[in-house]
Amino acid sequence: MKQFLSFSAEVQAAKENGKPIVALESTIISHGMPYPENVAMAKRCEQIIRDAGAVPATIALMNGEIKIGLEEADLEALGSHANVAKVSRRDFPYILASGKIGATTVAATMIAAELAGIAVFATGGIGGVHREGEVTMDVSADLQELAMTNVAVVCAGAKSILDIGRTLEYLETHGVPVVGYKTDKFPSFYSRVSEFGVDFRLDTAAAVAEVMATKWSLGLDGGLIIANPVPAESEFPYEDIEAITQQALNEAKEKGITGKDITPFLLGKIKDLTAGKSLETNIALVYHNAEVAAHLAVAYQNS
Ligand code: PSU
Ligand code: MN
Repeated sequence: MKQFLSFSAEVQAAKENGKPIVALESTIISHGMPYPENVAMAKRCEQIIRDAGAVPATIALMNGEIKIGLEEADLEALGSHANVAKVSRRDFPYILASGKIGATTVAATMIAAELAGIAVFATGGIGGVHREGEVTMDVSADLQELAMTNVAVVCAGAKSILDIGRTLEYLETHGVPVVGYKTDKFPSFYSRVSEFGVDFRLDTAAAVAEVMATKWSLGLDGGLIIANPVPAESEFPYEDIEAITQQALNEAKEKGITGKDITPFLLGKIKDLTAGKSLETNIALVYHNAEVAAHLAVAYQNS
């Protein structure tokens, strides 16, 4: 599959000079946020990573290539075109073979990052087991990818639109360490907390890098979750978001929305129900994840 990789000049130079690189997903741009805030967010994330001493590599599928590092025009296309496909592991071969434009989810970004030799990836929140997943069997392919692909995913936990308890059970079964970065609680995206704890709390990037290196040198394949709570000043109280989430879930059910459309629908609905405040929180947590991921990439390079 390496024949499909296409590196931007910036990422190519970083690889040649042994600079730390942070992968970024693109579904968050195309399906996670409205235009034009999404494109501004994507550019700012890249700059945060550069300012912290690493090189950003936003990933997407375009013209039959797996692009590792995007130009400004690519970000604009991903953010503004209505016909961008949401690409998870399942969709990857079709979108690549047909030359269509595809935004990568956490799962698909992990696949591409591993192929490109990038160990650290920053996102917003991971997919997981959906509420009532025991009936619908809606379990994000992100979890299965975390079980097998060697990338550390810096995220703000999992959204409470999901069944966080079952999501954590699934991760445990598949041997995915859930590391709390400077926290004992598993964060729930908009909030710094949830009812659940993390497996291990670590307070420095160097300590996280050590665990990554140890896991993979043991031959224990698979990813790690580095759960990094949203900064306190941008947090949404856990109780407030629960009622709003319930309303969004009810509407999704009434409208019969299922499958890959459900996460984007719920994100948009929650934004409307919070009069845009959830979007501000979402952007703030992504910036924070980008910064922590950059520190982690630097530490891992030095480990
Ligand atoms: N959570 C967010 N914003 C997002 C997503 C999740 O807060 O944009 C995206 C990510 O790309 C994630 C995907 O990998 O949704 C999960 O979708 P699904 O549940 O269909 O696997
Ligand atoms: Mn799903």
